[in-house]
Amino acid sequence: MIGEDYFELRSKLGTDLYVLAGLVHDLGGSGDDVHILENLISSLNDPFVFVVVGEVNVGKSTFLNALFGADFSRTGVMPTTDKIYFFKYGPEIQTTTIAPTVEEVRVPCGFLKDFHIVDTPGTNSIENEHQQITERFVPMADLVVFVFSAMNPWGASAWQFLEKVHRHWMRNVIFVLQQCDLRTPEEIQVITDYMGQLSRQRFNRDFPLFAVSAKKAYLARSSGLDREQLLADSGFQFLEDHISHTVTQSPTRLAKLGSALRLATQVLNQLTQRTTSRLATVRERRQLIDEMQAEREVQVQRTQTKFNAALDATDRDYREAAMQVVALAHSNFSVRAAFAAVKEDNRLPQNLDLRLFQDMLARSGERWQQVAAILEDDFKRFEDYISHHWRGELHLSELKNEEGEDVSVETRRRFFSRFETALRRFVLGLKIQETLEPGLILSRERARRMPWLAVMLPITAAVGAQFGWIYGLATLGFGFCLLLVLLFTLKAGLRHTLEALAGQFDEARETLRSIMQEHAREETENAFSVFSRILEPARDGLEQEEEAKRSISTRLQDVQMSFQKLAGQLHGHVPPV
Ligand SMILES: Nc1nc2c(ncn2[C@@H]2O[C@H](COP(=O)(O)OP(=O)(O)OP(=O)(O)O)[C@@H](O)[C@H]2O)c(=O)[nH]1
Ligand SMILES: [Mg+2]
Repeated sequence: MIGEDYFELRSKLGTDLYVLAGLVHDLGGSGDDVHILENLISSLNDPFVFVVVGEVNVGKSTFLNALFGADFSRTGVMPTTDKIYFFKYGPEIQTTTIAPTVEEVRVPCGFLKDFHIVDTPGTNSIENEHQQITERFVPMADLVVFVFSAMNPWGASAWQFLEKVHRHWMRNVIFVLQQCDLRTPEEIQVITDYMGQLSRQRFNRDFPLFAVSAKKAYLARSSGLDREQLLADSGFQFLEDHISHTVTQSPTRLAKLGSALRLATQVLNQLTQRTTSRLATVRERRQLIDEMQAEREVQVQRTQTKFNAALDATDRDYREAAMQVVALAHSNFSVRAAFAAVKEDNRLPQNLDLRLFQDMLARSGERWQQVAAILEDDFKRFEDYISHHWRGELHLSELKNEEGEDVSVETRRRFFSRFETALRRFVLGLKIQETLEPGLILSRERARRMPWLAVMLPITAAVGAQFGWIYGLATLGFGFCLLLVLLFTLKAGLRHTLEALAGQFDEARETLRSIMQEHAREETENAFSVFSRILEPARDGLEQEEEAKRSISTRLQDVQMSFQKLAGQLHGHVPPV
């Protein structure tokens, strides 16, 4: 394919630019950068323009068809090309008149995407259009092909036409001596030598000259027979190599690729810089969040440690309150009270648990209010620490409740109300009533029996006295002893019950401590978990961003490497000065 190296280079650059534009887009980069890259991509696709001139019937159109291996331009023995035909790519054949003597023809031939071809009528038949061609098409041409026929290369009009081409554009001119199959190699040699001489005389320069047979080249491409020989005989190989070389080393094209590459490298560098710095920031932010999370854990421990004094004091309060309750129970558990209870049918000393609860609340309530205030304080301090380090980037809306109140205040309130609940649950769990009831019932049973025994004592003594005073005395003595034993067991039973209560209170000390500790721990964890709820999504977001940026960074590096390779290749194509 003509200009294969160039097109490969261009297509690589195009792909890289496309990838880069995608990266700019993915990074939410500036519209300007995207615009620059899009422009670069479309500018790369500027096709090469070939203009073909020569006298009538010298084989211009046949030459073009053979060169590109496609029948896009009409040929014939009669003057055929009657206007200037500007061939471009189109999905279907379409002809548009753009001037009375110029037609634009769209043809669905792939190579026309990269090459625009201007086929012209014979120079001898269109004297009036010479100016049109030299001024309009020659300046835009990458290659101006002057076709001569080997049968008569001396027709004056083509040479005159060349004189009208500005010297500046002459550097793009090549000579093609066509229909060489109609002459012997010796004749061709003579002709080409003379043409060289002529051009040096008239233009003071040599034009690259190629003796070809488009007929043979065309046959080589369209028929399967003796293809290689035909192609070798056609002389097209040298011509194609030259055109490829021209295409690949076109200074303007290479300069264009070079400047596209430079501009794209600038965009790439900015992008890489932005991505790298953002990546560093994201990494830093994530580390900061990790530190904050660790600090949060430490803070929870620190706050909990502050509660130890309150726990110790609560233990003391409890012991004192418990002693009070035992003392209160004691007064209810006297023998007299047992007798009084029998009479009044007052079953149990009421609400000892309520008393204990109230007593505890009175003693420890304020202390735990202070603990709640410590928690609020620590919470606020941690909130300040987070806000300070995060400079408003976190969504701290979680730090307000639905009523718009600070969560710290709510935390304090909840902490204290839950303290009350925990205390109440603890006191109820002691089951004071259940501990006392069996002992009390038993002692009352005994107390209830004692008046009967006291009444029965003189009666049985009197009955005993009937058998002799000694019997009466013995019975009285025995009855009295029995009464004493009963009184003693009653007392012992009451004491035992009270001791059991005191023992139970003592055993429950650990439980109270662990309940309070658990309550404090749970509430502190709970309060500080709000920060986790803020920090975790932020961390997840940053982690995702870090991942995305890292992948973009890798892709940018790939583009960079590809750019470097392209720059090297491009450098290799620049002709030596
Ligand atoms: N023998 C031979 N004949 C050729 C060759 N190239 C073209 N011809 C013939 O020359 C005639 C003119 O060819 P065209 O390609 O139409 O020539 P042209 O220069 O485009 O002619 P106009 O458009 O009329 O100016 C045709 O009959 C072709 O078959 C060649 O390499 N060898
Ligand atoms: Mg023609």
